[in-house]
Amino acid sequence: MTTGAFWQEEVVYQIYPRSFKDSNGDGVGDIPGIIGKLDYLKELGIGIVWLSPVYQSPNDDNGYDISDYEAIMDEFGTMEDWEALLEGLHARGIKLIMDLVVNHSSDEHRWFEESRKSKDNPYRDYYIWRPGKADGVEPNNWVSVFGGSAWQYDEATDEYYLHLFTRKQPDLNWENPKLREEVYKMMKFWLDKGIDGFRMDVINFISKADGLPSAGDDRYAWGGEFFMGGPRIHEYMREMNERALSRYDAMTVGEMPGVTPEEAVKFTSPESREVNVVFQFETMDIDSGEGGKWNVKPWRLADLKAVTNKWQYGLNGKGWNSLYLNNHDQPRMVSRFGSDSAEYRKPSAKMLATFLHTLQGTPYIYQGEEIGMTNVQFGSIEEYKDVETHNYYREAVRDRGEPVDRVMASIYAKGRDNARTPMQWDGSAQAGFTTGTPWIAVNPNYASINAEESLQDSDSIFRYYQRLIKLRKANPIMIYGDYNIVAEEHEQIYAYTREWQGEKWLVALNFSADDARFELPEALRGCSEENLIVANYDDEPNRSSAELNLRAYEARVYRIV
Ligand code: TEU
Ligand code: CA
Repeated sequence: MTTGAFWQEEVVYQIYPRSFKDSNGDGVGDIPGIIGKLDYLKELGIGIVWLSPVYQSPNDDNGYDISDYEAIMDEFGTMEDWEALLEGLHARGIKLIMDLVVNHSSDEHRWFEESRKSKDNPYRDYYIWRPGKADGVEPNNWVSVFGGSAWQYDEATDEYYLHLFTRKQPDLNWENPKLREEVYKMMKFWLDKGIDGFRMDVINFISKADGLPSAGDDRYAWGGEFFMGGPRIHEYMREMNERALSRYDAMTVGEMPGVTPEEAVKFTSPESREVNVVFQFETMDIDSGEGGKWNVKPWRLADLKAVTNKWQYGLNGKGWNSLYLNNHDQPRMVSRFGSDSAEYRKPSAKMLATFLHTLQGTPYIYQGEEIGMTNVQFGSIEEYKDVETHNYYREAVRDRGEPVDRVMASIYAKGRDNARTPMQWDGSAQAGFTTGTPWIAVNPNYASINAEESLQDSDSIFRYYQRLIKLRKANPIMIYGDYNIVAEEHEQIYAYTREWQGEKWLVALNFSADDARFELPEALRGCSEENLIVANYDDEPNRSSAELNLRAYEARVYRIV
C-alpha cells in the first residue's frame, strides 16, 4: 500500500522522557533536556518522534495515568518548554506524535474526583461503576493487566470501579458520548498546537462487551475476550477519526495487544479511516510460556519467522506494519533477540537493526537501541521502580511462595525497567544523564556503552543505524517492496527478498552465534561484492556463487536485480 505518507517513509524514534535527559539536576528527565539533544536526533536521521506521556500525572505508571490531559507534568517542565520542543523538532524537519492515553485516566483527574462523589454526579458515567455481588465479590472476575482484581471498591458510593491496569488508572466509559466528546476536544487541543499525530495507548481496549460478563467460573480470570477489540471499537475509531482527526494530516498508531493481522486490516485499510498503523504483540509473545510474560521460555527463530510472515503477508497491499523489537514496556532487544556479550553485542545489534529496517512497514527506534543499550540486573527488588514489576514480585514471592532467585530471573529477562534505565550519553558520572541522583539507577555498563563513544566510532551501531535510515530515503524498495521469505526451514538464517518495480533485494541474517551456510536458490545467485547494499561485517567472506557463508550474527543485503 504505497501512499507516500510521512508515516510510511520516515523512521520513528521513541522518547521515554523520564529517562532521556535531565536538564535541572533533579534526577528526572525533562523537556528542556530533550531540546538539548535535538541535533543528536537530527544526526541519526529519524523523521518522527513519538513522545511518551508528558501530561500532568501522579506517576503511578510513569505518566500513563493522566490527571490533566492539557497540562505538562511539573517534573517535565512547562507548556512553554513543550512549545519550544515542538518548534525545535519542526525546525529540524522532524514531526512529533504524542501519546494518547484514553482507555483510562488517573484517579486524580478531576473527572474521577467528581465521579466518585455520588451516584448522580454529572461525571459518574465518565467511568465504569458497578455494584458488587453478594458477600464482597467484585462485579465480575476479571484480573488487571498488572495483577489482582480489575475492580476497586469505593466506600463513598458502595460500588466498584473498573481498572484494567492499576487501581489509580480507572477505565473511562466510552459508552458515554459526553466522555467521547471530551476526548475529541482534547485531541483537537493538541492537534491545533501543531502536533503531527498520536500513538494511542491500548486503544483496542476502550469498548467493553455489554453486561461486562465474567470469564468462566474461576474466582479471577483474564477477561480479554470481553474488551480486546470489543463490540463498538470500529464505531468509536471511525467517530474519533471523523470528529477529531480527519481535518488534520495526522499520523495515528494504535497500540493493540491481542490484535490479529485480519483485524489490523480492518483498522488500517485506507477505506476504514480508523488508524494508519497498529502495534501488534505477537512478536513480543514468542518467549512467553503458559500464563504470560513472566514465564520466560527460549524463543525460536521458526516462531519469529512464522509471526513475521503472518504480518508481512497479511498486511501487504492492505494495511501497514509497525516494526519494533523493543519499547518502554519491553526488555532491550539486543539482550532478548541478539547477544549482549562483549563479543557479539555490536554485530547482533546491527543484524537486528537490518531485520527491522528491511521489512515492509515503519521501523521504530526506542531510545538507546541505536547505541546498543542492554538489559540491566539490579541486586535487589528495591532498585526496581515499575509498578508492574513490584506487583509481580509481591504476588509471586509473597502470595505464591515462588523462590526469589527464579522471580528475579524473570524480572531480569522481561521487566520493563530494562528499557527505563537512563539514556547513556557519555562515560561521565550517571552516564551524563543527570548531575543529580537519577530516579532509577544507570546501567553500570555506561562507561563502554554510550552515545559519545558511538558518535566517535565510525563502525558503531549508531553509524550503522544512520546508514540504514539513509538507505531507506534513497530506496523505495525498502519501504514498499513485497516481502517473500526464502529457505524458511533454515534454523540459523532468516532470509527474505524484497521486490519493487522490477528491482529485487536479498536479505540474509544469521540469528545465531555460529557460522551458518546458506544454499542460494538458482534465482538468487547474483550475490557479489558489486551488488552488496549493506553488511554488518566490513569484509566479504570467501564463498562460491551458489552459497552464502554467514558468520556469527552476520547480516548481508544484496541487490539481485
Ligand atoms: O501498555 C499496554 C500493555 O499491554 C502493556 O501493559 C504491556 O502489555 C505490558 O506492559 C508488558 O509488560 C500501555 C503502555 O505502553 C504501558 O506503558 C502502560 O503501562 C499501559 O498501557 C497502561 O497505560
Ligand atoms: Ca529534570
